[in-house]
Amino acid sequence: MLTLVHAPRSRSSRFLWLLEEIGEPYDIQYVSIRRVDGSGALDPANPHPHGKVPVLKDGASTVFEQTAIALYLADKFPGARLGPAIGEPARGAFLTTLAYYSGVLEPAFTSKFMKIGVPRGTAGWVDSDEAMTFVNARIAAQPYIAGETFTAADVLYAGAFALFMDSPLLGEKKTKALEDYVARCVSRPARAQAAAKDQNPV
Ligand SMILES: N[C@@H](CCC(=O)N[C@@H](CS)C(=O)NCC(=O)O)C(=O)O
Repeated sequence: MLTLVHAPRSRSSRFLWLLEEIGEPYDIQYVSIRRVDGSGALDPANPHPHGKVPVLKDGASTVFEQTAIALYLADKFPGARLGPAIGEPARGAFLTTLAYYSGVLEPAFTSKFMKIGVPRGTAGWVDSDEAMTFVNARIAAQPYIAGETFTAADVLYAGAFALFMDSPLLGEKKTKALEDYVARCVSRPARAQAAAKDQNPV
């Protein structure tokens, strides 16, 4: 049985969405996390080495880092068609998009949020405007971030953008293509099913 180690309204929420897309049974293990507003606490029951979420437990496997979990689930459930298989031509774009999310896009926005300049030639990422020029070009040219079909990568990108569409972090990079892309992804029934489950445990 799959178990999502989860804290409501956090980065693990989008993995409820991904699990709803897959449609296989799963459990939720609720943990507390340290929140940006100072609330919350490290939870000793969380297997993540830094007390973060998400974590996915699957039998003897414990997987953490969003992109690793997205790839693990897409590969494990090929029938859900949430990522091209090894050998398919679209696989390269899928892997690139996953790695770009964690290696470039999240650090870019974290740098902007924290008002940290990006040292060109040293940091492995770029500033968020440059990253968003790339993202906007992709989604203007194709319906989904990795190509013609919805994949697990869209859960990461659209799930994140949906949280800060109206924030100054995006500024003029909030294009019509971006709005349409996010709307296309978040209108999926699995997203609504996940949102209904993204509550504090009773
Ligand atoms: N690099 C991690 C980031 C996960 C992350 O930062 N999660 C936040 C929730 S939005 C968290 O658990 N924060 C608690 C903490 O930093 O102690 C990933 O991609 O999975």
